[in-house]
Amino acid sequence: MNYCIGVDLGGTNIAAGIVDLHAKKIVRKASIKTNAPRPCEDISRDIVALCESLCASENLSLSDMKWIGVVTPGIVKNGVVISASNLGWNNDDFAGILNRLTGGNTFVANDANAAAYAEAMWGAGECAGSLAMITLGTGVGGGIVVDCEIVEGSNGFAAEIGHMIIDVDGRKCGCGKRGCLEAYASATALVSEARRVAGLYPDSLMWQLADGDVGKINGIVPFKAMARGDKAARLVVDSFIKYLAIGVSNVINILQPDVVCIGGGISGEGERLMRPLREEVERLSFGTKEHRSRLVAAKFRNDAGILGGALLGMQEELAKMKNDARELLSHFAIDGDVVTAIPYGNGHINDTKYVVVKKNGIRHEYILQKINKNVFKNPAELMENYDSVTSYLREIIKKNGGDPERETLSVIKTKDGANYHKDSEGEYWRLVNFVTDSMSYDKVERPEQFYDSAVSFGNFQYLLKDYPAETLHETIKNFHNTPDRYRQLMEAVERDVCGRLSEVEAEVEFCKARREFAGTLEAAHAEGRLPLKVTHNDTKLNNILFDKNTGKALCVCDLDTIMPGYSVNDFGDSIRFGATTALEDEADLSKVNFDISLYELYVKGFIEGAKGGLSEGELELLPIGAMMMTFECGMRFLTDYLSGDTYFRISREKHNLDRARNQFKLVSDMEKALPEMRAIVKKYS
Ligand code: ADP
Ligand code: GN1
Ligand code: MG
Repeated sequence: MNYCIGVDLGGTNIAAGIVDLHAKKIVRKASIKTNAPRPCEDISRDIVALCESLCASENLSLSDMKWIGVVTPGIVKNGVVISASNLGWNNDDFAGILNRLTGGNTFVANDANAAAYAEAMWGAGECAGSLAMITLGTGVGGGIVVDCEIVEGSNGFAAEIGHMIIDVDGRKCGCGKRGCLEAYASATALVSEARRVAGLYPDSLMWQLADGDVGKINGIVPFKAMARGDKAARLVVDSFIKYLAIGVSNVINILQPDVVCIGGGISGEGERLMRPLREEVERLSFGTKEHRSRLVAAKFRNDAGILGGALLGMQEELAKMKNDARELLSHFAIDGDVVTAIPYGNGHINDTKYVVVKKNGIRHEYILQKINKNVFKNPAELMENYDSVTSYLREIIKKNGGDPERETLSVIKTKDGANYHKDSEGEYWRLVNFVTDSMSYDKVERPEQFYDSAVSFGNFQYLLKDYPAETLHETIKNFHNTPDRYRQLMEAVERDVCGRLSEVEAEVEFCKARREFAGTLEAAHAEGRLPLKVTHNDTKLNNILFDKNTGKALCVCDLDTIMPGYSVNDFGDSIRFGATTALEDEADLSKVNFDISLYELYVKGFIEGAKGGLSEGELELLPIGAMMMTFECGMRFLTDYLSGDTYFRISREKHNLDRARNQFKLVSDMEKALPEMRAIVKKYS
């Protein structure tokens, strides 16, 4: 099991959450009151009891958890809380006490440092070499992460960004000194300024938004009032942003991090805060247009502490990963030292790591993958495909005036000139360039993204239209042969190796009722209506890389299954994954609905991207392709569930069953929507 617990100890509440380290999310959380100040021993006992009850509510026990990571306010060094005034602690061996109570494997860190760590690992700063985090809350917290390590300083006091002095003899700060950033840019400071200014402007909209009660003016009120044109509110927000920008600019001038991340409740204002802040910071800090720290709002707000706590236990695993990556990369024709190696992406098949190598002070980013031997029986042949196709694409992209470094992947050769490395345990590893400043999505966030991905996949087929199909190895036999997938399911039903059949009878019946449908595309092919082409065969949204800065689709990745196939299946696989209102593994089927407007966008993009390359027969069969891939994928998940989850990576019990049910729900929706789906294709053909 890949679960651990993250605990966010605050002055008022203790929040704990079970975190799924694969899925990078909180499975369940709970909280209790802190009742501070109290001795470390007492609070520790409450934390352990909270963790135990949290586990029990998931039918788990503490021993199922890989570790417990706790974040706390105050200064922490080597697990000892040197001082935490809210809790009333001084030199308390917090980690020592927690280890004694739980039998070991607990980690402790400062809360803002851990929040920075969460953002750097899983959040808005993923893949940033360096990140500075500023959280705007009761106080102003700070955290710095460089190459996936928290910067603590010699004594644990590092990154106290809130106590940077920005005004000599200025406002009094809670720390006893004067002029600290915290006295100007915390949520507390914003609120008290808003209340003061409201007092000077009786007509201000802020009064109306607070029901005439000054006590109800919170941090959001001035932003809201400003958006509606209120002058007094603008004064408050402008001055808040001015001071915050001074703090941010000072951080940038000292550290020049790749990313500055703004967290805390106020960061929920999003662009209303970030845009003017960016403008002001640009004016005040050093940097050029192309070389500037990226200023972003945090991804995690209330959950940053729990996630940061959970991630604390990863540090040792990451150190091991780094060593392993160092050994593996020594076989490839690159040099430099590995500074980062972290798990990356949400693929179900390969073991994927993001790796950074530094040479002469320059960072080079790579994707290192262990090829799944259980899925791909002949990795050497697979790599032959991969290498030839990417080389072919690179030439075309160059000819078209594109950027081959970012629009396709490049295989890095080993020192012996091979396109993979086989380790002493017989595992196959490949190294490819990481597409700089790229990211992928598991769910459509903006409709244009889905349209863009459609153009990319359509164009991908177009680019490979003259590729010699006969030279490609079949990396998985009968990969999208739906009747064969049906046969495999019936075999799994027959065997029922895990005794799970009784649980899935309805799903099996669902498939049996569609046995004939399963053969539709094979029949169309036999009748000459559906040609074999060089296709991608795994066209889900997260196999497209988007530019982090422009949001535009850049590059098609995951080239393991490029083989002769049907264009309509590439279309269909994207629809099943993307044209839906939920994630692929959403278990609450009331949230899973086929989204016809996303379908329409994809149709438009795919046809455009294919540049006239789709025949009439193919166009006509696009809607069937969508239903087919959804049905087939559901059957594959169900087969894997019955067979004991040996194919797709899972991170919870019944994960594959949830996925299968999810896909079957979409199939039912599409069956109803078929006439409309056909009409949409006609409209764009
Ligand atoms: P899997 O077969 O397990 O899905 P992928 O090759 O798709 O493995 O890799 C997993 C994820 O890693 C992708 O979905 C994508 O988000 C990311 N990824 C893969 N290759 C690259 C790359 N070269 N540059 C940037 N991101 C990549
Ligand atoms: C797998 O490798 P990944 O995660 O991109 C699978 C696809 C499935 C998909 C379901 C080689 O894709 O065929 O449609 O999961 N890839 C392979 O999400 O089996
Ligand atoms: Mg993938």
